[in-house]
Amino acid sequence: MLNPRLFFWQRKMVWQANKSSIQVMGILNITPDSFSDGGRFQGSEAALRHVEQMLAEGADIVDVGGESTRPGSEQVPVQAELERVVPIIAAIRERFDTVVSVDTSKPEVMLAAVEAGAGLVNDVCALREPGALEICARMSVPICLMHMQGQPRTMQRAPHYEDIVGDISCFFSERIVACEQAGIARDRLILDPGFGFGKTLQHNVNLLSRLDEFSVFGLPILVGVSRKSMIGALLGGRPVDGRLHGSVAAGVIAAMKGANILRVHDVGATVDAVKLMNAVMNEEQRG
Ligand code: 9MG
Repeated sequence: MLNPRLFFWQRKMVWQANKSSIQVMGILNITPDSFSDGGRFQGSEAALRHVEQMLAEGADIVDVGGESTRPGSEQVPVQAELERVVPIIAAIRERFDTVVSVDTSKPEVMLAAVEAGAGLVNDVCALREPGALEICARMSVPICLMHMQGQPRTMQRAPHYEDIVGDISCFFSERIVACEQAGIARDRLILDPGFGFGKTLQHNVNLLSRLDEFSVFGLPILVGVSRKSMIGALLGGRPVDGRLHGSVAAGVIAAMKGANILRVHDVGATVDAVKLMNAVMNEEQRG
């Protein structure tokens, strides 16, 4: 299953863990209840047009998800998720030269998606579902291990941490060991602290302010803050459609604190902001 393009992309990600260059991952939700697109991209032509637009705006990766992970959401049966994501992944890979990521926790979906051309597994459960470690050990694609306290249906009820960065770091260490023991090489892993997943507003703000502490792992860091409730709350209760500027600002803060990949809805605005940030940071390094 080794694809040379993916192999080089993967090497680039590892290299980037130590550099300031940022990759932008555009979100494509193929769900009827998606909080940010209202399920608008269910028709595959509309979905492909949206992908085309994200790529034209500078997306490096397209993250395709068929199950909502927002707080309170219900699980989707395997077959339904397969039917949502596999055809669109195949169509994206056929039409565009880009890395496609599959946002799933189900091993059956991971396998079918990678067979259809996905080049990254983005798992909000960090391969904790039965069979997920074993399936990923049989593949060669990078895997994003995201931290979540609890389950999407209940995670926002009473999240609690002794020390948010310390607790998440313990979780990362435990999942890295589990991956290595299953035969997944460490250099395939990307870490994500999971903003909004079993975290209060205070937890999220604290996490963003201390994001650089995860650099000790020497692995790429992925961050998803785009349009999340933390942005709305920090802006005095803004609805989802008023969170663009706050999302871009939070993305830039994350990038300045060491994030290597930003998972976003608004690709063009994020790419522009990251270009400015890179220009200033490169100048700092030169001077
Ligand atoms: C699927 N999904 C929703 N939010 C996310 C986040 O913050 N990170 C990752 N990796 N996936 C997410």
